[in-house]
Amino acid sequence: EEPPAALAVPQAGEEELVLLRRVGVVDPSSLDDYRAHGGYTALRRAFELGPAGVIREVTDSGLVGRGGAAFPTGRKWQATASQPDHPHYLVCNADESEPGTFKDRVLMEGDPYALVEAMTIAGYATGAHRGFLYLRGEYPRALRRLEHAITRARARGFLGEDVLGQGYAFDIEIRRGAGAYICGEETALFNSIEGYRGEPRAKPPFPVEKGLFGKPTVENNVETLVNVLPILTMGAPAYAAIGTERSTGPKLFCVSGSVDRPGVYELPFGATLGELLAKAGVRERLRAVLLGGAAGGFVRPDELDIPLTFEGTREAGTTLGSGVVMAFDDTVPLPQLLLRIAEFFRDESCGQCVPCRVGTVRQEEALHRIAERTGAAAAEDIALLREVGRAMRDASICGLGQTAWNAVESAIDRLGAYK
Ligand code: L3W
Ligand code: SF4
Repeated sequence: EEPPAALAVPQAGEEELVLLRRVGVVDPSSLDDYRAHGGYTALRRAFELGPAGVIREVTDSGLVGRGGAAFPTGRKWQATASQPDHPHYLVCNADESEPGTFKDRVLMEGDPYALVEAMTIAGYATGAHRGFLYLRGEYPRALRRLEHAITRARARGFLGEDVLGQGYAFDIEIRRGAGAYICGEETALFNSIEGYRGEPRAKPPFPVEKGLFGKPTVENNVETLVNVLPILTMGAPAYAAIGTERSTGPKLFCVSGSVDRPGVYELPFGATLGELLAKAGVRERLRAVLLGGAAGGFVRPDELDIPLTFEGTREAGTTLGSGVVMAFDDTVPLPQLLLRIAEFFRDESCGQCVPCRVGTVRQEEALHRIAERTGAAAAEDIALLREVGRAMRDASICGLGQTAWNAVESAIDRLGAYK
């Protein structure tokens, strides 16, 4: 067994943690240690409640998806559970690839049995007997720990033909990504598992109706699933009392860039951006904060009172996305940073639809011209960026093309970039 790795969790061991409670505390290779730290009480509770009871708790908790889109998890589970077509599948989206996002990695490396337990509960509630864990290919340590956890859980009757003697069959297969950001898009991920090119499918139909292998599928992000454990152990009302009325529960934030203590932080929804940055030790001369990742947007240092909730960031004209908080001080050259983001989208566009395939190239070209002019933009380049950005947002098939211009737009409009 390898020694526990240093995890990027500055709060490790703090008492009030919910999602990160065991990370850095429990031995990730030991099922017994997991159980000694409260593991598998949520699954037992799930069997007491029955599938409909579990879905009711998840719905009442107010849990929404933590991958960025904030869709109500209970509604997704109910929609899958009620499909007459069978089999149903469960997919855990662990293809964490949004630049600046590393929360799922910390959960999987630090508390792998929690994800195995949470997937078992999700499968039970939605009538699935097979779960696929689609793991980012660049996470070898998470792979080893999850493989070990799945093998141990199976050997001890926590997975398999008759989970805990309750007459429910469930097992988990890991599939690894091969480095493409687009395979984190939920339907491109299905194509990847099925052996096709990782290209998004048109929606609707939504995965709850026609997902993996054309069958009803519930697909959730790692952090979303792990939230189900405290929902069942503490009960929906106690869970919903954490955070705000419209953004319930605890949230993981990935803080990086110009801060003294980068890492994954857990805070209840509703803390402000400034409070989070203070915990991470924000440096002086802060110039901008990128919220929500490359697909998100920049905010200014005078906007640090933005509440970290889905509704609060929306009202402030930005997004929480998957919880990325990237701080930049004034030593970071903004034109180069924007160019790097544009390169990323051009590189990662799957090329299936024209607005994104061509638009991401045109956007990068314009930003190149601007960067070469030592950061000053000609009016026609800004006009071109806006036109291309609008076309990508309105006419792209999937979120990649729809959001590829967000960060650049916010840099121009909120930060006054290129002036
Ligand atoms: C049933 C309906 N299901 C929607 C489901 C849908 C999906 C979920 C959200 O993600 C986000 C973006 C970025 N009946 C339904 C329904 N659903 N209507 O709800 O759907 P959607 O289409 O709003 O979003 P999405 O395409 O799943 C877009 C973020 O993803 N992003 C990158 C994220 C990266 C990570 C990571 O690396 N870990 O999370 C990039 O755009 O924030 O908001 O399941 O099927 N009527
Ligand atoms: Fe592919 Fe981009 Fe179209 Fe998405 S928007 S399907 S990534 S070309």
